[in-house]
Amino acid sequence: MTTWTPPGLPQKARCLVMGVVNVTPDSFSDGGRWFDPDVAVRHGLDLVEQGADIVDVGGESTRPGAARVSLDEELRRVEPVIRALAQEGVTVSVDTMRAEVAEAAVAAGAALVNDVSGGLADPAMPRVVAAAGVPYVVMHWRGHSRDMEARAVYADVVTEVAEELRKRVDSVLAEGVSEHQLVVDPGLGFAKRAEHNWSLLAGMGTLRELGFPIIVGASRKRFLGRLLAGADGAPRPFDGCDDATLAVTALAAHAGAWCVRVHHVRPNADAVRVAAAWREGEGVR
Ligand code: PMM
Repeated sequence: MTTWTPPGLPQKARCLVMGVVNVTPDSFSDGGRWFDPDVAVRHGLDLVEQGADIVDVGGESTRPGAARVSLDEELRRVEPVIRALAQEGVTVSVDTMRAEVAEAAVAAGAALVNDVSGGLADPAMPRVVAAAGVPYVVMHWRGHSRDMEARAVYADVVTEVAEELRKRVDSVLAEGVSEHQLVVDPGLGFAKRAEHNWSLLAGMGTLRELGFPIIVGASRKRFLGRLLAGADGAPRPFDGCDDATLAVTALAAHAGAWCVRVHHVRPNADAVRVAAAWREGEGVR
């Protein structure tokens, strides 16, 4: 199992917890709540208080169907929040598909670049990340949010996602990114239907064979709402999905996830400790 953590990030003998701060008016589960920079910074500090090891700051919603924001607007949203959190000693990651935003974010103190497109949306991204030398999350992605649902077609989702991630990894390595910078992510909900997400979670062993730490982002996603649908078939709203998120966190951490990306940090921070103790009890480290 992968036990190493890229240099520059907290080194813990358990799955890490990444808390989410979406500085957006329209993100799926928390759109608008942290749109004001001061409120976003306070929220980031609260997440650290609750046990977040990393705070992920994003300025562009990636919910299905979302339109893109401009570069200037994205920078305006994330830069001050990243700078303020980094000044407080927080390990900050920037959730962006744009090389220019990643570069500005690292200059403002971000310690990790979280690119949901895995370098596909902006060809300049791998070179920027290579030059910055910071850890880099390469997520599985098949296209922008506006039309990603049409791309959710797989014969064998686990094999195909692992192969597509391997290609992305090879491509960013060829652009100068080092192996030690890399983290991979199956991209739950990104060009994936509910059954694809469940197969990927259950297939983490195959993804681990890629040899890189794995981050899992299941928090409050629609496949959980669908699972918990009421008798009328209506999906449960995202704010009723935190307990299911917690169950995924415990199972994913036990299965060897390196990090979970979550909105409601405190119980997830407990869950990763339970999973670590469980693994230790099994003699698996
Ligand atoms: N999901 C969202 C945004 N960023 N980053 C990574 N690495 N993995 C994810 O699964 C992921 C992400 C969308 O979720 P949100 O809008 O609820 O934050």
